[in-house]
Amino acid sequence: MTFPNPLIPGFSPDPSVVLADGVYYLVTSTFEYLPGIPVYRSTDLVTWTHIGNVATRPEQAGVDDVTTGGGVWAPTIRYRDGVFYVIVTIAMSPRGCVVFTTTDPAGPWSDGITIEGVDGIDPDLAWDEDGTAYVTFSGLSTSGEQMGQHPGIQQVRVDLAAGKALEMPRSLWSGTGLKFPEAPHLYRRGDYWYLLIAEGGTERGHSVSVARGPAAEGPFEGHPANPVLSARSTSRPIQNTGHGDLVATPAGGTALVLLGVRPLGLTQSFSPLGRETFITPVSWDDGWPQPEPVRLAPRNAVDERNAVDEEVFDFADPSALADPGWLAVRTTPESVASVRDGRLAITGQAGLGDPHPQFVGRRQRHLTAAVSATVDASSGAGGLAARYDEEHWICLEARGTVVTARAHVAGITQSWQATVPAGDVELRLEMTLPSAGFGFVAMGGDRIRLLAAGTLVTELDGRYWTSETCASFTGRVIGLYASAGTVSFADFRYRGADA
Ligand code: 6LW
Repeated sequence: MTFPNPLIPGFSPDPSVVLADGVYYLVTSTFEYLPGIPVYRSTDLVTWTHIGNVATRPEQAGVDDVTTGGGVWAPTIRYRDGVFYVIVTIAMSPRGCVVFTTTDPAGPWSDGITIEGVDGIDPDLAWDEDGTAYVTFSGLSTSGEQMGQHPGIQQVRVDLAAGKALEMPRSLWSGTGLKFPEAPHLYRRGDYWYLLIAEGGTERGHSVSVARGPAAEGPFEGHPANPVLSARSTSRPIQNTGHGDLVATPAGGTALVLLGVRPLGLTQSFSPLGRETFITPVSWDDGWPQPEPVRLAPRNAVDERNAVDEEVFDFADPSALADPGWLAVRTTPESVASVRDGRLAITGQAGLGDPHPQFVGRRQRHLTAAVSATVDASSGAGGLAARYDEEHWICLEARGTVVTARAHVAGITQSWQATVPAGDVELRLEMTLPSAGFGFVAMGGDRIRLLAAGTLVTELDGRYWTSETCASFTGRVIGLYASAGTVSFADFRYRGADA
């Protein structure tokens, strides 16, 4: 089976997938962004539709003041007796390990119940033959005096309805000794229970390892040749591969969805889009799963009809902001922006360097992309921005007839100015692959051109706004914002392609 890869492009790490009555549903992490935990739907594992989000109400995720990079870490989605479950850690927040449920994955989902006694990350949910529910998780502590302690892969039986563990955690097999054993998932297949984990850390050493045993509690015996998948020390185009979840394919085979990055240039140093969701076929050999190395196959390469992916949001459509792909920081898009009189209006109180910016954006999904917006900043200041977090962002900010381009990295800001006509002005960001450097070889980050009213204001090396330099777990999000007064937007346009 030939899969497009990335499967879910753009900032979509820590994927988990479930097959329910012939339909696939996939969820990913969202950290400090809301709505939290996007739900994607597919009938063939190839074409996916973003049908909604689990945490559409702020109180579900509780990330109002969460540390950057904390928040919604690594959900697991499972299905049992007509009910969908998403179990997830809200890291560095009092919410802890939370279970959301629904009978309709498009939502609404429940408010979520905290499971007391699961003090770790990457919780998995599985039931044994008699209906006992197991939560298997990484014991990494993300709060309190134990912060950073890591007792390995842990497991408890739980009472989901009561929201509590039924015992003290027991330690399970925790990999081959690489750092950060995490992302455990438990599966029953034939005579065995399989325990799949990630180890090596989510960067270039990321790996997938597997063990099997006679019961959900083990004891587990590791595969004789773990890790069964890793891109470490290779020049494969997809790096950091790990954090996988197994699923049956429509043809009756097996596949693994997992995270990876697409670093640019010869040195493969910088990944603008952050960690994305990929997929790879899995064969079974002597009762062991064997994933294939992840192959890059951008959709346009798989099907030329999809050469360019284009989204146009014309705010004359009052429902434009209802699309589930909009994101805001520690709050919901509808609390930041509103569509009225045919335009999207945002009233600014703080700038992009604030943990609570008035910003609504969308994931950058392609390495080559152009994003534009038409703004009227006659009554305020605001415009178009690409952000990783409050310490790493670029923007084109209009205020009356002046547009200021700003590049901000870790407390350092550089700016450029241009004068534009009064009224509506087009702001535009163009991201392209690294230009040639060191002779014929492309090095560095992507190239980012910032334009106002068709005039180039400046061009930047995008390496300073990538997964490796920002280290905030998320990915590039491009969107609209206001920093003062009220600005209004007529449209938001995205065009992307992957060579
Ligand atoms: C995720 C864990 C991880 O929970 O990072 O580095 C966390 N590994 O698996 C956030 O993606």
